[in-house]
Amino acid sequence: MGIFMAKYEASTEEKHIDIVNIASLEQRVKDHMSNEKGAFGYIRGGSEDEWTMKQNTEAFNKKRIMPRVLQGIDHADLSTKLWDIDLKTPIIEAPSAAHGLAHAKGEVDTAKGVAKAGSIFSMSTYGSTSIEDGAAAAPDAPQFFQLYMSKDDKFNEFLIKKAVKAGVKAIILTVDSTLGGYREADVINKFQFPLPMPNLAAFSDGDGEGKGISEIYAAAKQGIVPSDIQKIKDMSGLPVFVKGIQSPDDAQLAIEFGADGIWVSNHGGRQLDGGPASFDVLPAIAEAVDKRVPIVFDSGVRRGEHVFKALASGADLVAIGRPIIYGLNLGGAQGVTDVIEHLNKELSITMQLAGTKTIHDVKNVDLL
Ligand code: PYR
Repeated sequence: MGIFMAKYEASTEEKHIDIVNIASLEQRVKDHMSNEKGAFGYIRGGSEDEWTMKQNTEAFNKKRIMPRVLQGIDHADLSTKLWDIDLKTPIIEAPSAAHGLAHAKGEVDTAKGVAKAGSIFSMSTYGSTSIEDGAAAAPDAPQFFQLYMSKDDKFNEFLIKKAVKAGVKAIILTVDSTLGGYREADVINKFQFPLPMPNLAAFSDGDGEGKGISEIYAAAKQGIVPSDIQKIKDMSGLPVFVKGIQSPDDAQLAIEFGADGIWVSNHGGRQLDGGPASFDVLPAIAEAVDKRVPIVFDSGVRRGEHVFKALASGADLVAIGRPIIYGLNLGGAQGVTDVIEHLNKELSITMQLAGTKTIHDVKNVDLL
């Protein structure tokens, strides 16, 4: 870091946020982060023309939910389970880097906010908080650890050991980011992380500060192969989700090589522009998976109705990335809870109007 670089000052808000809809949070965060343009662009942006990013949300309009009446539904029950983990909602947090950009408390607040909503927080390898501090922020809540695999297995072992010690319930092996998508906002803003990444710093001198995301990805492993899934299972003794699956063939391959869960995602449209909307590929992946392992779905979810449609199309849980960061920026831990609870409210309304009482019922709906 050059000595002339101004100190990064993130939001310190800790308050309830009023939410009319999730999409409107983006402009509020843009205004709130006006002095940290590069950081906002990094969080909001997708790759190249952002075509895939836009399609991610638009694709939900290709399917319709038939309203069902006379079903005797007086309220919806959002509770669900992943393995033996009880959840108050099927909406979980998608792992994302550097929450310190959005809030001074970073992942500590995110973990607390997600825990209050009765959901799952996932710490990223590139978090602004150490794995152990993230876990200590919400010691009774379920957490996962998202691994960006290193070329150096000693580093992989080091991180996984810390995650296991911290009590995480699963490892998310992200396989769609062996290099960064071409993100024009970062190019224009010459964006470099203004804050260190403690999980990198714990192992070596390089802590990510002063580097762009492409440099950070370049230091990770490019040649990820199917046998890496078993390697991470062996290192951790934990279930491994493979994240970044868009093709039914890759879902099949990942399961053959030991995946305990498939995470359908195109990284929020931040990687391959020109790829399909994540929602468009979900039904074929669900068919290939055939309930052998759970499916988490993300990319483009901005409405409770989208959560409903993803569940009805084969997802067991639905993850949100940017909306969580926006809630964090505007309201700290409470803002994160508010985002999940707003989507819960929309999902409850959708469920009742569709004549479904439980998440199990939603999963059995045939969309039109
Ligand atoms: C991203 O910038 O998309 C990461 O996942 C780090």
